[in-house]
Amino acid sequence: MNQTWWKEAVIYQIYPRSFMDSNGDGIGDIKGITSRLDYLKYLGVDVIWLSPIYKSPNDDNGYDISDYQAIMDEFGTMEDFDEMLSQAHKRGLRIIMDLVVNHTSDEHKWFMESRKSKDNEYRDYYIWRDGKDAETPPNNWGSCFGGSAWQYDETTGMYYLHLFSKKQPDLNWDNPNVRKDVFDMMTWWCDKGIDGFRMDVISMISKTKEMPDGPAADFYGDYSPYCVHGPNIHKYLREMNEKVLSKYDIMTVGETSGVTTELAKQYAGENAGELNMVFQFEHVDLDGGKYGKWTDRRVNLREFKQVMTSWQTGLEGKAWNSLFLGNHDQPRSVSRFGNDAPEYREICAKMLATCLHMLKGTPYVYQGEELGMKNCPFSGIEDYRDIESINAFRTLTGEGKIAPEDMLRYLALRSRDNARTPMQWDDSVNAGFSSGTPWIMVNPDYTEINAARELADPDSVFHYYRQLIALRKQEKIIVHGVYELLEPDSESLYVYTRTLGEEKLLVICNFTAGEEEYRIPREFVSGSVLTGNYGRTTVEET
Ligand code: TEU
Ligand code: CA
Repeated sequence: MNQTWWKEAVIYQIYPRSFMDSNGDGIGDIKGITSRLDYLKYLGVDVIWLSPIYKSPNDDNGYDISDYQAIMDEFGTMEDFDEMLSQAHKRGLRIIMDLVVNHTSDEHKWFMESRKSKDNEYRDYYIWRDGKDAETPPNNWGSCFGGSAWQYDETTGMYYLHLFSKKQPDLNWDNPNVRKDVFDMMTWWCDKGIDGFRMDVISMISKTKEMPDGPAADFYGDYSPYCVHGPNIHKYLREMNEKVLSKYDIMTVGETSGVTTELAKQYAGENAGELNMVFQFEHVDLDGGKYGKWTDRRVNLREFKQVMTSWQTGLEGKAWNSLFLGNHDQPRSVSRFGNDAPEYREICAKMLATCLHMLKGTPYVYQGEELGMKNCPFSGIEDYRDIESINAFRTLTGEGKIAPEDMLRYLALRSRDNARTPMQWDDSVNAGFSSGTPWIMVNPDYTEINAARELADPDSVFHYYRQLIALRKQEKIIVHGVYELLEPDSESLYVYTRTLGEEKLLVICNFTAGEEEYRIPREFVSGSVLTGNYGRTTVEET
């Protein structure tokens, strides 16, 4: 058994802008995080993943970095960071950083140089092409945040590539100087003592040299055949591993949208010499429609089980899964996969937590998920802050594809801002997040759903998470047991087993609001109950 700390760990994701504001400017910050480390320690998590805290003009809330070795003004100073890291380490908590190196901000020094002239020493740090003609970009690719993936730049009369917003120009990883500068920067953070990296859209860093039109999805073309899992991706990751990652006791997780189990084994195979694990997105793509995520479709449980099972069995013994239902790009898990009506929210959040944490892999808890926080009742478009949501509303309603009232309904269900409302600490003003005006609205349910209240209630979602996390430390089977799906055809139950040597663990999850009958396999009848969201303590034969 290949035992490593990141397999046994539970990871907690912090979206710093929305976690805790220490100075009343309405924006979460590093001192705020430091002030809440004891809460995380008490919850029992081992590792904190920080969404970006680097200097940024915040076109995409920090995923557009203008200086990788400085802290965003609103979040504090490098001294604040060092203090947070040392306070975390003092408590046995590790911190991993978001590494956003597919693109920089257009305000990064490299890009400001690059756009100056065709022979600037930084020109080739980015991807520049001539247009097809004076008015037409080099190809038909659309960007993730709407519009063309190319932006015309007057100074040199050429276009630059941006797979995200036009303020996020893509770096040219084929340039060895780019790789050297990125690896040096990573080394600098590792030498500071950080414990790893979550790598933003790392599957997109290598592009083909030729950039033809992509298959037309609507009227923009799809860049993915040329930009996702591109020709040199594994070469560059192995180089990164050799020059940086292998020299430190750190963990790495790659965000690899479009990844399959076969590709995951290349990115994160036990001996692949690239990353420790990847995030796959198949289970969060199940409720997509014609316009991507902008739909009210719900996830079908059988499909969900199929996807999870293919990852559990596909990577068994070969690579390690990362397990998540929510993050800063996804709606709240209890609203999306479960039932957030008042009578079901808590029992359902506990069920989803059980279902996820008992699978094989490293579980990720997204801030507030441990409280059963749910989607926010946004009403008008002016309630939203997220560039993806605002652009999608403008584009899809402007082109007459989706009626505004439908789009508002889809946004309320699926916008990334659902995950970005302030953390709900207590029932005081602004949920205890800030004494000022928060940068985004607070979910009005905070008087009911908040950490203070849940800490005081032994039956709360919080205490259930705490117990699940503690169980993982006690029972090796939860970390290492082999997974098997039972009842694949059930439309209401997700049942699976884990097996380690002589030991077996049975997990039964009811995804419906009703009662379901299930006959427990005989071999489990004499067994003991580890945990459950109904507080049951015995197994009886029926
Ligand atoms: O997300 C990558 C990504 O694929 C997203 O565009 C995702 O498809 C979308 O958010 C789902 O609605 C990463 C970060 O997690 C995201 O926050 C950033 O906006 C993006 O990269 C650009 O850095
Ligand atoms: Ca602040």
